[in-house]
Amino acid sequence: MPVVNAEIASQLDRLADLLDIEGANPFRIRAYRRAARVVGELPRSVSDMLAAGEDLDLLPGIGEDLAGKITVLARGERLPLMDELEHEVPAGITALLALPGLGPKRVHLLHDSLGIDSVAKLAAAAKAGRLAEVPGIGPGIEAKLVRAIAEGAGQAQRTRLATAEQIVRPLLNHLRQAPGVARIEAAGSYRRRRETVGDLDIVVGAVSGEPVMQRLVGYEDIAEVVEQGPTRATVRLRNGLQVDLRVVPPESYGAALCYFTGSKAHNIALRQVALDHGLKLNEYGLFKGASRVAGADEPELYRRLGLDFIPPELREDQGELDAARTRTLPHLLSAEQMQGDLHVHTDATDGRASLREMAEAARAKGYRYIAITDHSRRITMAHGLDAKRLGRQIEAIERLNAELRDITLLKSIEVDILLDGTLDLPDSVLRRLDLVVAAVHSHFDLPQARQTERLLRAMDNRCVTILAHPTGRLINQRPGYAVNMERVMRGALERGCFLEVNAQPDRLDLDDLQCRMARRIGLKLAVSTDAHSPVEFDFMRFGVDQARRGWLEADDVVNTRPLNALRALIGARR
Ligand code: DGT
Ligand code: CA
Ligand code: CA
Repeated sequence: MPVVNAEIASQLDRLADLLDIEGANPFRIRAYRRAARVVGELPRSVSDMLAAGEDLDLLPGIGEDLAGKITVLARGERLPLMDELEHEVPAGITALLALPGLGPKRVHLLHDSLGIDSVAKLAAAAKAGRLAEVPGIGPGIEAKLVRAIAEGAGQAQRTRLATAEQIVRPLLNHLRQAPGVARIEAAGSYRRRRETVGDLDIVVGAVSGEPVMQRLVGYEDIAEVVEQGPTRATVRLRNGLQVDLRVVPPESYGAALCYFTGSKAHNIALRQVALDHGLKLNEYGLFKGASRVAGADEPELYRRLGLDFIPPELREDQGELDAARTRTLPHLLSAEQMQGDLHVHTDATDGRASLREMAEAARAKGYRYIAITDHSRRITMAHGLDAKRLGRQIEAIERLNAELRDITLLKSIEVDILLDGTLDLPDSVLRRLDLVVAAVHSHFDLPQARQTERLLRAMDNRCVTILAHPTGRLINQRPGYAVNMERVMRGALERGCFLEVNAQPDRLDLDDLQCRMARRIGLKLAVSTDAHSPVEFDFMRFGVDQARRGWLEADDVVNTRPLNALRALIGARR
């Protein structure tokens, strides 16, 4: 894996931050900052330059010492200076840098004048009204900080599922090659497909733990071995994510997998079921007295407890044990059941690929249809479509439909919902489309009652089929707007509209609990990717994951239908 310039630049910036917090010589700090900028904006890869034998100290502002450091970073190695500085500056202090309005200078001042070396101490000082004492912290910044702390900034962030997946796969492949590994799987919230994970929990079935441990500590992506024993270890990866590894003998693999999959609440309830059967359940197996009656395989465990197998996505102690006992678990939606995607962009607005490329990618996935939903005119940043350009797209779609086999392009749009709940294009235009996807892109801060009315108003328009990303939240970035979701769902049901589960990994909007609410209400949903390029069609499974966590079956999701049935569902309202 070659180290890219941006990574080197961010390491140099971090050095500058740490030096700045320490109150180091300003010239030295400035030299690192300048080097970070030069490397970051260089049109060529530093790794390539080194490979070609070029001298880095020919770059502007980069002397021999910095060139040496950049060379070390380009090799993917750590700088001794970084280790030194990270040792000297408490981790809590660097966490302060993530807060709005706090650069190294102010962090240095906070530490100097009030001894603040963590977000917790900052919060306490803010509460006691002591921040005003610190020179350079005016009332404006103080208010900003108080708000950021209240919103949970500075806390260790959970990792989005899609990011975790990119990290898990190579790690599992690496560990699998250790001698003696019979089975291996990522358990925990990752296996339950929660939208974010706190850490990764990996379970290995092997006769001996030693070779697995050796293989783990040899993994190139490890920043720190936090703890290591003969059968368990905790390591921190370079991106900050922590991994708990557990090795158990093969006869305990199923029980350990079950235990470490959790959730904790599910485990506790499951253990009670075992007790009710006169059995004992732990991570080594299911026991009757001293003899193990199950443990190697997870399904066997559930069977011995008189339960249907419970898919990991449902293991939250939200009624799944009762349903498993009474054989009434849902037949969860699966990615293979998806017949099409109802939210797709092209390069007519902010997508990266042409209509034809998107259509062919969707056909290659085996889809029967996709809805082309480019932005409407109000979204000027995305070069939104007005009536005239939409008209041209409609013609292009009709031409392509006449040509393409096996897939139908549905004429649609992601029409912007305006402040008063009216739509960004007139009905006369919207009526020319097969379906209409409506979404909010502005005025996120309305009071709940007004935002709710706005969405209901938008769905009053009989052209509207689907309300896209219904809360507008972005995971780890912004909360959704205030909205009474139960009213919106009941309103959608009355009007014959559907809500979307947007499968973009940073949206997952609706979320799992809202999916479950929709099912209870009887409202059908669309699971769509909002793809802006062909690869993004693969996001579908993340939407399906959340739908499964919400107990949804194929019948609850409109785009599991063949095209004719889908048209009938849509047509019912228009
Ligand atoms: P996370 O990491 O915060 O996203 O959530 P999990 O569910 O992965 O939680 P984690 O990593 O703390 O523990 C992994 C699993 O181990 C958890 O889902 C259930 C099990 N577990 C952990 N602590 C306990 C406990 O105190 N009691 C029981 N019964 N199970 C536990
Ligand atoms: Ca975990
Ligand atoms: Ca854990």
